[in-house]
Amino acid sequence: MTGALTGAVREVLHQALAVYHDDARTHAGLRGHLERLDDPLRIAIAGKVKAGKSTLLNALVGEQIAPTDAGECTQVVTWYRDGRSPRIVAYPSGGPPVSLPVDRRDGALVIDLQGRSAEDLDRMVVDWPSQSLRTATLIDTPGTASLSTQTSRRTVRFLNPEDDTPTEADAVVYLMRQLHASDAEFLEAFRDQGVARAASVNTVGVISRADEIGGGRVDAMSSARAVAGRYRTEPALRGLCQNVVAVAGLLAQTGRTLRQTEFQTLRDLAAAPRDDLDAALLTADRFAAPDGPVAVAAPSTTVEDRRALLRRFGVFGLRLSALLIRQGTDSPAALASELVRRSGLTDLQDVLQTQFAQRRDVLKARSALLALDSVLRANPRPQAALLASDVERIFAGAHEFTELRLLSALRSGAVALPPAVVAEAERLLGETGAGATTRLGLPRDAEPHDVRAAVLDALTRWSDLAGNPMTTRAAADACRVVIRTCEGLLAGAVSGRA
Ligand SMILES: Nc1nc2c(ncn2[C@@H]2O[C@H](COP(=O)(O)OP(=O)(O)OP(=O)(O)O)[C@@H](O)[C@H]2O)c(=O)[nH]1
Ligand SMILES: [Mg+2]
Repeated sequence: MTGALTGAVREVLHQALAVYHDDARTHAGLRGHLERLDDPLRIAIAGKVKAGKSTLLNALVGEQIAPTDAGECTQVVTWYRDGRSPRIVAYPSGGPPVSLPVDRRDGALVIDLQGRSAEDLDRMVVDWPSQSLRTATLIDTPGTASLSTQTSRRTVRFLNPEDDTPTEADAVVYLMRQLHASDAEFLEAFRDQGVARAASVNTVGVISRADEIGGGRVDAMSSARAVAGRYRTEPALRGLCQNVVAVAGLLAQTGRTLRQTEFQTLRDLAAAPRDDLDAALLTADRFAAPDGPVAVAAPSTTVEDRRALLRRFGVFGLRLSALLIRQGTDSPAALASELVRRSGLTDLQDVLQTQFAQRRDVLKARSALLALDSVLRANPRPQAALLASDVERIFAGAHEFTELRLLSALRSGAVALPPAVVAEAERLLGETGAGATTRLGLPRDAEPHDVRAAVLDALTRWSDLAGNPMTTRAAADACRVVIRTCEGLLAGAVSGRA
């Protein structure tokens, strides 16, 4: 990883290594933080019990590697990272790591804890060869029920450790089925305080199991998108997460792993008289019943076939698939891509790309500085005081952090800019993507002279606003941050980096 900010972070970590050269444990920890700068981004997936976390993780990876539904293993924090060959390692608290067998059943990875209880495990790490995991390591966390239960505590402890050490995740995807007071409470608990810490910049909210909204009607996804739109501006959430999208994880997971045999069974179902199938699909129980309407409408399907389809598609997915096949979708590949498109997965992937992947360096730098800060506090030494001020200097001085802080403040309403310019400020600060053309609202292939003209125009307008006597002091400070961003874009445009 290169760049001035990363260079500064690397430098201060090296200085810390020198200061703690005689303390093996701290030294090893610092080395870990230095190495972590080059690792893929770590994204934790969190949310209440059964919010659909593991299913969504599978959808993002495109394979069924995270166990869903029951089982002890869903209660352990589990890391999924790219690896040369499949491998599962459990880390018991206070004991040596143990390799677990890699076993696939019916297309899904089965993790057998071999009699161990989730309580006794600190974490599991699954290595899995996967292109999707190359850019980000995904961390599946146990569902939080209420903040008081044992399993919830494990997730809270992972994301917001009590002993003042920062979390090991660089970013969080938080799933909620409907906004609940305890979701806001949980996100608050995760939000760390102070300097560049503003956690909303590294949190994305997901309205999960979106297909179930409104009883799984075929227009469920547009209702879910409308809910996500409302949540995006919901005061309780605005300051806690950067964006909210609606995703039907099950539909996305099934789309990405669709089998030929499933397509064939769906085709048999879609060939049944439409009214009969609609009646059968009124509820899951009716659809699966041995002597229900579907047994008459599509006699070639067995009860087991139908139960399996329900597990993989849900009622909404079945209604939608039958509709698509009737409308002419005629191959498994075509159905798969349509299911994925409609599931909202692509929207989430876009948000993860612009808000996490493109900000990888700054999120990594942030994690490293938070980690170093906590090492310095836990092991005070006279020479460490200088390092602590270096950490604060980078947090306060690096423009990347200033941008994130302002973005966060704008979202939470803490800085009042005239409403007409807030959206432009957010865009220039990189809210929708870090590239120069995205920040300027230009097409990606804009000519260099257009980029330059747009930057100069923005610079003039923001300077005028900063100097306007009607502008409050706080707003003028915000304008100066935007101006500094524009100056950076101008330097890039001149050197041809735009
Ligand atoms: N209809 C529908 N069902 C879903 C969706 N996502 C998950 N489910 C179902 O919800 C149940 C729980 O899904 P998981 O992915 O295991 O949820 P989780 O949040 O990981 O659950 P815990 O780890 O136990 O907290 C499973 O039966 C899934 O099939 C979805 O998008 N739509
Ligand atoms: Mg799970």
